[in-house]
Amino acid sequence: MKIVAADIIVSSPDRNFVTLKITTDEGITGLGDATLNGRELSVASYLRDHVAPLLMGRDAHRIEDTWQFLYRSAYWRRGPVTMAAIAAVDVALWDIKAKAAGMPLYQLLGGASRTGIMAYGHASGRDIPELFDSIRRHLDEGFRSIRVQTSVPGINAVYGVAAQPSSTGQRYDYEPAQRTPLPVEEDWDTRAYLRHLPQVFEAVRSEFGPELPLLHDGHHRMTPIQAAKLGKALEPYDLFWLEDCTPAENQEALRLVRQHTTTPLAIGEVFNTVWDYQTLIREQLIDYVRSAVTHTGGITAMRKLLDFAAQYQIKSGIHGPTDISPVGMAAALHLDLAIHNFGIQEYMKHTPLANEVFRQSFTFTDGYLHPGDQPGLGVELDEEAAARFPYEPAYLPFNRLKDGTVHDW
Ligand code: GCO
Ligand code: MG
Repeated sequence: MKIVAADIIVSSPDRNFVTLKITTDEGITGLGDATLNGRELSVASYLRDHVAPLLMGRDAHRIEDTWQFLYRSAYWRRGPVTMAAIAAVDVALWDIKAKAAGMPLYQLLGGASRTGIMAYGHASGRDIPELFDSIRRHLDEGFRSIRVQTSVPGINAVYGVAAQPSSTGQRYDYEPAQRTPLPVEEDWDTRAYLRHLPQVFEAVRSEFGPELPLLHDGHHRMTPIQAAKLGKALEPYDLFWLEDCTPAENQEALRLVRQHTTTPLAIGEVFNTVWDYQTLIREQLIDYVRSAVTHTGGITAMRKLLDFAAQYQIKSGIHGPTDISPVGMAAALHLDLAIHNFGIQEYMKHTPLANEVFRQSFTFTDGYLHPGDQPGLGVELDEEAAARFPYEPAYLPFNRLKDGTVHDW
């Protein structure tokens, strides 16, 4: 089965998505998600200008060989753009292989290891009453695990807080990338955050009881010693995980955090290869791998990464915000269902407009996701609908401290 076309579809139903569609001489098509939030066109160009011509005439079944060829023949290795492009090709080829086999993709990955995929939702509020309302809304929607983010007194706009007016006056909602010609500037104060957050978790635990799994995302803003302090302060509230407590580019830094706290740690949404995790996994410095299938080389590379993690009892926590398209979400769900060391799956619902462009067959019932049993990934792209929403420039925000220093966002 030969590849005869590789089309790149950029569409913006409420937010930008880049989708790769590979077509074979047998008429089977496969989809891959190549979305890299705020840098979408760079991956589209990498695919269109450098990868698509290399795919023509290749055997669509040779997934491992195509992965190695794209990774090694570029000479320039790794990086978010390259690895997102390779991931899109990889996922599209798995979609094709599974459609050709007449099976849902998870069957080719070894079959289901569980009946459903536990998902966590994003609750947030500007203050405690608003946060409680948001948690209750998520519980009503069926979520059984909740990420908790709040505003911090003294900081104008904090990552991950819905309904918080951003610096442009727009509702922040769940989409941090804003359709502005320049990135929006936000502010940050780590000491204010560290003072405030334990009180928030104290309030949430006393309102919702000890059982509800609670998560929190530090979004790379702390130094190792600050992260250690926060992990320790949150221990009484029994978090499921503390995410991205430091930027973690320096993997060794996590030794320090680990020495001080038993709060479980999740890291890796900005990583793109197994090498970014080598020390973190081998020294058991984290508990959950946060990579996106779409940013870490696709199903082929993620499977290897998660198998490596499994040797150390480290579990998956695959990245699933709205900037992962329904195609990327479906890829994550098939992997989640098949692997043994599944931990939890992030799930932010896409908007109705996005669901019009991407027809999905995955389900969410009583807190559990399932990829469905359609052959392949189970997602179809409505290209006519996609064409109605052309690309709009959008940027993620960035942070400055009070003295004007640029900080991690
Ligand atoms: C998460 C992430 C996202 C990122 C986003 C950037 O845990 O879901 O932190 O919300 O900020 O993916 O594009
Ligand atoms: Mg995160």
